[in-house]
Amino acid sequence: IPYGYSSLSKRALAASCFNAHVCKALTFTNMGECNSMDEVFQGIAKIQYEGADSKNPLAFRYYNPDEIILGRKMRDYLKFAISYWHTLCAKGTDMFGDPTMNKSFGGQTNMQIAYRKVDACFELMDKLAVDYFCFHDRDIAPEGATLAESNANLAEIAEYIAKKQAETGKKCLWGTSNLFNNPRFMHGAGTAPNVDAFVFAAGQIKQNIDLCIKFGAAGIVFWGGREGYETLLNTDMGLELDNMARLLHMVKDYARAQGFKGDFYIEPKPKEPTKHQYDFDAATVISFLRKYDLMDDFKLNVEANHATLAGHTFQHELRVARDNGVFGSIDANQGDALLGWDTDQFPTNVYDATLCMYEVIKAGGFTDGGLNFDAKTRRGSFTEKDIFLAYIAGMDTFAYGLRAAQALIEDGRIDQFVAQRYASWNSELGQNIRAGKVSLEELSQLALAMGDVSTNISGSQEYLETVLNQVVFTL
Ligand code: XLS
Ligand code: CA
Ligand code: CA
Repeated sequence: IPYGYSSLSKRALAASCFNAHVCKALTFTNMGECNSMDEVFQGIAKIQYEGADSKNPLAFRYYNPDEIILGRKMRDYLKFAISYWHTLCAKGTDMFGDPTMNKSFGGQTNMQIAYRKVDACFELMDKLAVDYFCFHDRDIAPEGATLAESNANLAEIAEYIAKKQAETGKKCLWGTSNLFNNPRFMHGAGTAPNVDAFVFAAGQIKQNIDLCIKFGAAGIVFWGGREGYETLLNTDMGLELDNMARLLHMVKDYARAQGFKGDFYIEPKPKEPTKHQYDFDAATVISFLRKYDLMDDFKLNVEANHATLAGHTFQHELRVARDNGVFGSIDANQGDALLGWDTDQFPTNVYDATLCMYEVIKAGGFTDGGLNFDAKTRRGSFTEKDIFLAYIAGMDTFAYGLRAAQALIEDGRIDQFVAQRYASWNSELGQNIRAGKVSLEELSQLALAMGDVSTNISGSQEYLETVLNQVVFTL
């Protein structure tokens, strides 16, 4: 299948990618809408929770959607989302290789394929007990020759999505504009040196805000794909960042005027694709938001793989967001410790998931945000069944992480240790310093009188890691 498939019909490929997959012919109207209610993923039923001992690959071991954890159904606590781009669009290409996957889902023309992607998305959400999806404008409909044509394509598919939402109750976690793929944005979008690229980006974003409102999206994301630079020899960094902020203010003003009440998110990421990405990490983005007076409306969408590319742990980025009041949403995935790029793998690291959910619980849970699987199956995992196996892996990992994080908090030893470690800040002196009631001169007098620091206690990292292991392994 992966090679020489061009000699097969697309439908034959889709069929052969899947065991015992028998396809009925699909019919399309002239307008492109798929008349057939054909199941896309034939042969796969709704995934059920079977418990930790199950060896059924198409079952959940830890994700039990309607089980109550911390006072909410797991599905409402975890708020899983499907990433439209990876799941319905990405075809396994890399810089050395052609597609290994067929994502036409039986459609023939570009618009038919777009309709079938919608069918596939809603079927996946249903079968996987996922309640949300996330999208880029260019994921859901083909780009036309002009912005007007692209908008018309989008508007048509958006009607179909909204209809499916009304039928199923499935929701949109967030939408975003793809301002990085088309060559017109080679020098940037909001930070472009040429004003016409900025104008085009603004036009594209406006349409996307309208779509997000139509879908009832809880968030609107900005990932600065081309917002960065390669060399200062050709770059006016100050102007570029001022312009980015101007654009975000316009976005906020327009969306609020249209009644959008959700969150705007900036998604930090270093290194890719430009050498100096302006939104390098959480702390850099927060400093930008503060400088340009955007803290009231913008929060962060923290991605695990981007945290590690920035040289941080995932938990660090989440803590920075939480401590600064901009904890928003999460792109759940993982990178590869041996590779220095954004591999967007489905998350299977139980420690990372546990510590992530620990931060989410401490932040009071998600409000508008959720856990979007910004992750794709590996190039070699090219079958439709692999999509299910990948989501099950990620969802079970985070379900386990939620259970383990709750257990960690209930166990209490780590929180108690941290509280004890900082206990002296609750003494009268500590309180006075925290309240800003003590001057440097007064502290100097105290220091001169105290001899030396005598109350250091062990940080006990190894002990705390043992506690973490014990809790994670004895759920
Ligand atoms: C790319 C980003 C992107 C954003 C949305 O690395 O993760 O997919 O999440 O544009
Ligand atoms: Ca992402
Ligand atoms: Ca990524």
